[in-house]
Amino acid sequence: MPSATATPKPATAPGRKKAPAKASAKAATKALAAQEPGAPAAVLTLSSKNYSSWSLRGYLLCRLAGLAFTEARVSADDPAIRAELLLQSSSFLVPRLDHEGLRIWDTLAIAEYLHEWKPEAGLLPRDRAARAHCRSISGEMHSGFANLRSALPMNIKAHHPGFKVWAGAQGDILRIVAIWTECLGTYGGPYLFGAAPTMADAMYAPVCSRFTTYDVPLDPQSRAYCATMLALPAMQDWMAAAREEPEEMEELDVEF
Ligand SMILES: N[C@@H](CCC(=O)N[C@@H](CS)C(=O)NCC(=O)O)C(=O)O
Repeated sequence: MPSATATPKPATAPGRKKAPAKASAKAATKALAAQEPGAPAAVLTLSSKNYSSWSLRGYLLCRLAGLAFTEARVSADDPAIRAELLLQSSSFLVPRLDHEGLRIWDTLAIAEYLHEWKPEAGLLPRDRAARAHCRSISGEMHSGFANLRSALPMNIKAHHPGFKVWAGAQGDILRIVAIWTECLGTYGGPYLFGAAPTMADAMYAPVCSRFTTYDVPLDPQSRAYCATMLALPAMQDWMAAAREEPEEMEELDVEF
């Protein structure tokens, strides 16, 4: 596990300003109310738009699938809210999708669920071989790249030119660039599996943000892919909201 000593803490690492307890309790109530009868058919429970890369993936998947949903925000480090979430779900991690009486948690499960719900949205490619490839690299992101996650946590608001990347995370970066290079070469871009984004793009979107935040040097093709992803309307909406978030976290080396 890389530490703050191995990876220089960005100069601007801020202290944490927590949202007032009252506001957090209000958010929890809102999140729970959203699941009551008469509530919108789809509710996506998320945490920080600035820091939570899994929340971003879940959000992009819903947007790419064309799902009409409302958002419920929870502050995952608030003990009261964690207790509420634990009562609500087998996992108190976010994202979590409540849709038509079903509750789906874990990003990959949400991706597969949304694909079954609307296959024509193209979250998985039509071609069987490409679909297998798409599932493989989505799974690889879901279960791997721990060094990248801990050394370069998502932080949309920040920019750290010249950030020194720890050697362990460099291996993850090389592997991700190799995945992108193979996909963009095989399927012709501008997204990983061709003309339209798939679940794989949603899985790798936070990496595009991290590479930008930490100024990671990239080859032109990977740089263009990041630019394409960051320009997606759903991504633009997310980043605009992230920039408005008041909360700031000191622990930038934890997994979010
Ligand atoms: N494997 C999960 C990971 C989700 C995850 O780690 N979510 C983080 C936020 S990005 C979380 O909910 N953390 C809350 C906590 O640790 O209590 C998924 O794919 O959804």
